Amino acid sequence: MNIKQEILKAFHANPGRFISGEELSQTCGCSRTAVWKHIEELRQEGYEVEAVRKAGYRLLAAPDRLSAEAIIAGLDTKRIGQHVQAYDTVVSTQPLAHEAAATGAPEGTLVIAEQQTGGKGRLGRVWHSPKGTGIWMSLIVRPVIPLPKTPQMTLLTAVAVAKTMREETGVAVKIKWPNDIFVGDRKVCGVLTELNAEADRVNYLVIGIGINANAVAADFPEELRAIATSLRIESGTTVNRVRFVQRFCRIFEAEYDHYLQHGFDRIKTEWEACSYTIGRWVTVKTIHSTLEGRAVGLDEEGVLIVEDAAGARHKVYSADVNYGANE
Ligand code: BTX
Repeated sequence: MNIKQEILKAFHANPGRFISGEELSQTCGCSRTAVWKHIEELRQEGYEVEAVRKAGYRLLAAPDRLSAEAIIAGLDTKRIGQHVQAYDTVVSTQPLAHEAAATGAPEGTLVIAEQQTGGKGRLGRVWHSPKGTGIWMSLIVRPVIPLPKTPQMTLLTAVAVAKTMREETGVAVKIKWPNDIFVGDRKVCGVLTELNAEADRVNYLVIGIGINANAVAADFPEELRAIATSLRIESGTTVNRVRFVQRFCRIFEAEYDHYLQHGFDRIKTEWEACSYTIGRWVTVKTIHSTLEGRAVGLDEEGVLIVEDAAGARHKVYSADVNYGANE
């Protein structure tokens, strides 16, 4: 942790209170002059810090910026989010996270950006990622699980995002199998899981998460306005993006630790409880075929079960799911 992070952490632990220069210099292991210099740097970055003689320093306001310092300062996780690479503008956070993972970035590393100029969806689709309104991040994890179980990590991530959204904004979100979060009929978040593995071993996963946090309708291009929404549009209030990311890290870590120790059961139950898909009539398109039926649940492995009109049950591993017109 660098000195700025130490200072922010101290502010975070003492909300609204003055901390003396002496105390900060002891906490950070540096001189009072160095503390002052770093406070000046924080001010330049948009932090409002009040300084009062004899009382010390007090944080009044933090900028709405997803910086590594801000995210790490208030984070009470063991590993998820404890390393953050934060950027202003990138093409996509996914390749940057792959690069970081391949060169040894620890589990839980987050790559995050204010804007993506070439945000990636699934199957070569584009993810619209305008500046400053969203949360565009890629999380590196290294679960020791067999290859066929990796899709469960997408379901786990969707559960963690949905829980965070509910707790942070109160918006009633639903998960559309396997990787989208919806409010009503509009998409508020997409999850893209990419894998680096050998024949029998997962090296790492890069889980890309795109969240429309504070976008207003005008931030979406014409073609997305009818199908996309944001947490701000739905809740009527602005999302504190830093706090959202911190809460997500906490919830993800709790779900992930439980999953690694006890398996997929809890995720399956939680996923089904907030599913948009289960109980609906769906059309499932894979590369080879099209299937119509009712989505009835997940199996123990996280595979979607669809029951056709004749009552036969089919397993759907990976496909695009469309919903019946009257569903
Ligand atoms: P997807 O392929 O399921 O969804 C992409 C489709 O969703 C697009 O074709 C478009 O119709 C619609 N769409 C595009 N942008 C948005 C948006 N902002 N809100 C709602 N709908 C939209 C879902 O792919 C996976 C998306 C992952 C995005 C994250 S962001 C961080 C990371 N980096 C990166 O490049 N991608 C991931």
